[in-house]
Amino acid sequence: MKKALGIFVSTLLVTSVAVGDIYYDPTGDISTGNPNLDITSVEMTTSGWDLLVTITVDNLDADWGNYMVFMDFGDDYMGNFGAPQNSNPWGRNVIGHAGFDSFTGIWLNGGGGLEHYGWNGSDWYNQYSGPGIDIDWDNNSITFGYMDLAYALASDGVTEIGFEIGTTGGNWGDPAIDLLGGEGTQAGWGGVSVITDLQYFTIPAPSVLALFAMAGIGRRRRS
Ligand SMILES: [Ca+2]
Ligand SMILES: [Ca+2]
Ligand SMILES: [Ca+2]
Repeated sequence: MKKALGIFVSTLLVTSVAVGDIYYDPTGDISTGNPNLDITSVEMTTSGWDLLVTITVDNLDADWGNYMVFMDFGDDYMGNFGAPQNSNPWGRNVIGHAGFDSFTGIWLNGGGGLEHYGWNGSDWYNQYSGPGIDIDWDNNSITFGYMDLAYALASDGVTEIGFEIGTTGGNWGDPAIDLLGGEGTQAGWGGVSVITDLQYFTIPAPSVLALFAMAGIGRRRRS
């Protein structure tokens, strides 16, 4: 589910212009009664350089939740298709899609942090770790930024990012409690979670961003 919201100007980025999309997920489509794991929306924003991801949940009433961003940069990204299904560096039980090229795991305790991994054709490797997290407890949202990722992907010929967002617990083998998009309610703790669809975010061409910058605005695109 994805909706265009008209003109907006991002205040999150140091650059003067950014474009983004917001993707909605139903409230209450989880089987475990953990509102801190119930995704309600995800916003993807880029300045053409960085990529910001904001995950909003029903109620961020606890800091033990873990959050996952799976991204697929295409079937031939840097010569690789991507990871086989049910393969992620945190061992979470999420099946249903093969071809992810990056995995980010986020935690909120201790001020928050993340680990970001890439798939090198045979294994996951840790690209970087660090805080990079902005937790907005009042608005039940978590924002983090991939520095220069949009630019790097565009330079490698990637024009569209396929992605999935999952919420989970802190243990190896935990499933995704909620997934973003059309999956419906997952089995819950001890079960298997299944990805049935990805969402897509188009990386704007530099010429498009330049036009927006000249106009002094950002806008949400619709696909
Ligand atoms: Ca949800
Ligand atoms: Ca891929
Ligand atoms: Ca969902």
